[in-house]
Amino acid sequence: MTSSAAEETISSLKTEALEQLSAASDEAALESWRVEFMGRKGRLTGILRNLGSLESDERRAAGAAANRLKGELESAFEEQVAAGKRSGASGAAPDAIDVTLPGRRPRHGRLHPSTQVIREMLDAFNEMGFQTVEGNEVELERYNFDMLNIPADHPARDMQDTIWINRERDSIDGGVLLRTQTSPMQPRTMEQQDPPVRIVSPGKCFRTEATDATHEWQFHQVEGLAVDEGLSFADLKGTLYEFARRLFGADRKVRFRCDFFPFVEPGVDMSVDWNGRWVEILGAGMVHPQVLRNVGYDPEKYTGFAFGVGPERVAMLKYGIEDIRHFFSNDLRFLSQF
Ligand code: FA5
Repeated sequence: MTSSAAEETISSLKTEALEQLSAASDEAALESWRVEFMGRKGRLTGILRNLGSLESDERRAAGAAANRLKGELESAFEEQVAAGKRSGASGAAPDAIDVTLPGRRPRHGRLHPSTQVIREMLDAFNEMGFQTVEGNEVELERYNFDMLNIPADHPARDMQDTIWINRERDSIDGGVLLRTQTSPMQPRTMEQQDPPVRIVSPGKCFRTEATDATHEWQFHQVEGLAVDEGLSFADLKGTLYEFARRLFGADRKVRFRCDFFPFVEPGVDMSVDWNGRWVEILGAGMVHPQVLRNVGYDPEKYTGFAFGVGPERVAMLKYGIEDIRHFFSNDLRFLSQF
């Protein structure tokens, strides 16, 4: 056997072996292939054995080619065994695409109705000059309550029965909780920048509510805050009227009533007419001087207004949804209507 003849034999053995291997579809065929080509008396082993009869130069070249082929056939064999296991007994790969099936339109996902309404609300406020900032769902007691003029013994805390993560008041930050409102973004923002401030901040809030048609234990709010020299209650009303006009149209009736929140003075809530019934969608008011002092702003120089809107309530009014509990029950029959 000359070197080139040996290399030619190796090359044609490769073609033949790979062809037969790809046709070996069951365990028995794979085993007889292995015995024929790779076994102790197999054809490749035979070639390797005969290398000794060649001249040393020729032996080196043919030996390298034969060893390369051995490696290639071994990995091709392993691959074929693995493919056989994947396809199971039927012999057809389970993930094979059946091109004879009729085409089907893929199901499209869509944004949750709360997200859609939040985006619409943010668009309205952004166009009025409010910048969007993001807050944390897990909040410090200090920002959720203390900085907002709600000290530990204040009865207003009871109205927001709270999901605590850690109740220890071992530092100025106090405990850790799932925020009950987006209002902590007021002091957090004011600590970071000097006036003028004009921000909106969307996000989730959590309270241990006894749920009913208009109360969930988790819901969203969009907080708003504007602080500058000379802002008045007229600015608050103008902003919220414009917001209601944008979201509900010019004909929808809205109503302001006095309300109490420790971080504003005076405080109001705004309700929207729903078939002759008033549904409250937001709390608002002029920022309390103590809240401005808490962040180092001078209340003699600056005034501001703040508001917190519930987008689920807004969506209920916009689309005639009669029960807020649909929003988080994850029922596609409800969610796919929006
Ligand atoms: C507040 O949470 C105040 N932080 C709002 C505020 C901000 C006042 C800035 C003044 C200045 P209240 O608890 O009323 O207030 O909630 C405000 C809005 O969030 C409600 O009008 C309602 O739309 C929504 N909301 C409150 N609780 C729930 C609930 N359990 N389920 C669904 N929406 C709720």
